[in-house]
Amino acid sequence: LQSQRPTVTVLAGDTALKDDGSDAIAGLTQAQKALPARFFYDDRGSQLFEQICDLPEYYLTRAETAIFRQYADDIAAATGACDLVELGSGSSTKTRLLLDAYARADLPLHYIPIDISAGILVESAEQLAKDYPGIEIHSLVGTYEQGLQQLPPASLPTRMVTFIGSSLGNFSEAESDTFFSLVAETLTTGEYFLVGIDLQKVVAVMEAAYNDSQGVTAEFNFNMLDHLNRRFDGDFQRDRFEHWTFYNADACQIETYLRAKVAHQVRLATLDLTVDFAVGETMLTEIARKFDLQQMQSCLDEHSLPVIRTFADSRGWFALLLCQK
Ligand code: AVI
Repeated sequence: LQSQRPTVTVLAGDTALKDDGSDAIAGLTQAQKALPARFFYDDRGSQLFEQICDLPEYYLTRAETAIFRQYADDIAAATGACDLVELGSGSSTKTRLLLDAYARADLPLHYIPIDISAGILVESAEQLAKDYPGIEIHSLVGTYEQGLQQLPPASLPTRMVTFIGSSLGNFSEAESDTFFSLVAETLTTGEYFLVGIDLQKVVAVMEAAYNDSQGVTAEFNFNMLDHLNRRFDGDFQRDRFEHWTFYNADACQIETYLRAKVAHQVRLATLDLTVDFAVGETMLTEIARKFDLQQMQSCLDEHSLPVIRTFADSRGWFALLLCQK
């Protein structure tokens, strides 16, 4: 089979891709300081995240991969030939297990990865095109919202939108409601949505995943300061902060902060912003919600995305939910 060259479309859109730093200003001037988690993902941050996925304590990637290994054939059989739209595809590593399943079943597939990072998208599409010559690939560079709002018309009998890796956990409840509504608006009746969620479990296991012994997650957290310094001509000093993370059992989420070790001031010149930190003051950099299976099923139901199959790993730590509008 002759492999076709993958196509790439850079989506036009609102302000999401341009960066005036208004969200950083808003976060740094509120009573509980916070920074948008998107500032984790510069090139170094993306590399660090790949390293996190291989850490012994970070069970999420291995658990989800095990589910794909066991059930990818069932997922392919459930949807049949489809346009597979992946939100936040990154390097598409786990998705290969799905692509393999469609290939084994001889089911036609069009793959539409969507990611904000053009570099990783183009690179992985080129490699996928070589490895899966039968699959048509059309990459979209943009945010999830842009991707969903500007999807090409379905070219195969059905579509499946996937959102894996428990990236949903990094959304607040309000953000995830908005997101589910958008997915449901995008799909037509009978089309599919596959979502990966990290489940509630023993607290020590969840906390260790965000506070690994090699300090890679701490480095990932500190890297946000370097990123902000570069982007906004800032003078954050990482040795004035410490990595602090814990499971908030009331909110059912891991909360990760940078906590000031000393009272000091930080200046972000291009934002014309000076920020005061008291000793011990915290800056929230990420939430990672941990889900209850039944609650999530009801929530998806309420958004007209009823779950038709639930796949979990052998320890019941992680689940992939296949929903059909
Ligand atoms: C991308 N996301 C699902 C990761 C998570 O587990 O919430 C990001 C991460 N943050 C620290 N470690 C991993």
